[in-house]
Amino acid sequence: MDKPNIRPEEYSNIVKSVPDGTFYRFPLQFVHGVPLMQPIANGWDKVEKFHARPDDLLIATYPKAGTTWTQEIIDCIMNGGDVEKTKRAPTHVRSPFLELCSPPPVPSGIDILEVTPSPRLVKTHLPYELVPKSFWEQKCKAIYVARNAKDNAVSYYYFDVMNKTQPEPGTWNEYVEKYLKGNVAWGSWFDNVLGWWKAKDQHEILYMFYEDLKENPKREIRKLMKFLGKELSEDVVERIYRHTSFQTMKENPMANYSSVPSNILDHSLSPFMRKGEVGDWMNHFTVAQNEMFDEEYNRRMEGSDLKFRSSI
Ligand code: PPS
Repeated sequence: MDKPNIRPEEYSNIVKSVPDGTFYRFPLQFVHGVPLMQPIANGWDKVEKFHARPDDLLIATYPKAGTTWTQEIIDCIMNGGDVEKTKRAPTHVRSPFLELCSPPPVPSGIDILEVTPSPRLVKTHLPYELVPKSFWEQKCKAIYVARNAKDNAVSYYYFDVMNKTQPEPGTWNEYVEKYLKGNVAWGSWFDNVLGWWKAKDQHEILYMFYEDLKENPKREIRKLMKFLGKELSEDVVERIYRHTSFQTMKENPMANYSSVPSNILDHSLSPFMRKGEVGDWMNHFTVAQNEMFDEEYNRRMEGSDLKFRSSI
């Protein structure tokens, strides 16, 4: 397909204008052993060959680990704390989603990236092994955010309910099993967090945790500033902190995904900005599910020095 000649601002209008049936719950298809939504698998060639620029910043996560929050904080930092500038476009336009691919004429993440001026904030959920090599050849910086497996599962379950392009989640009980086996889009949480943990010492990768962001957002904002080489005053840190609080982002149409049409993200089923808490898993896991989860968790994480907090 020829690259659509679009400006990022036009993205939402194109998405809104596509005929009924363009979007549906796409099946998963394996790419190098990782299940991805079929349109992503179909567009994989372009992802693999993606040309990163040296000043691209990669924001990588397993889905639902705090991507959007981190994207918003980083966009604030890159704009020197001018939060009005962050309202120029929705998250997915300001910080395009590398591998995202939809049926034509909807532009892919790469189509949007190609018309995005540098420095680009590139979002990905890819496991480390699948990240296009050019990011490392160009010595790009990357920020990885990880979230404890149980809250991550709950958040992903509700997202799969409301995201009408991902496979049906089924019941919560069915979902827990699928998630543990990695039978969800982007595959296994274990593979994703462990792969990036191992990679973090080979490149300029800052490995962060959702729980740390919740516990002390300003400390984590400062950590991000340092990694990005940006010095900002404490007043600016305070402004970024307030602009990126859960409640403010929930009410911000440029940060809450409300601009995506409901045939893709149906917020009436579950809002994208759902709860934003650490420990919500306790409201969902039965004792039996928790035991099963812990058993598999201990097996998969054995020997790793990567530790998570499931409560703070
Ligand atoms: S996605 O679709 O993968 O990009 O989703 P992602 O942004 O990674 O994760 C969405 C979850 O992050 C929560 N969130 C926040 N929590 C606290 N503070 C802020 N500012 C914030 N912004 C987003 C969001 O509510 C989702 O978590 P749950 O647990 O479902 O509420």
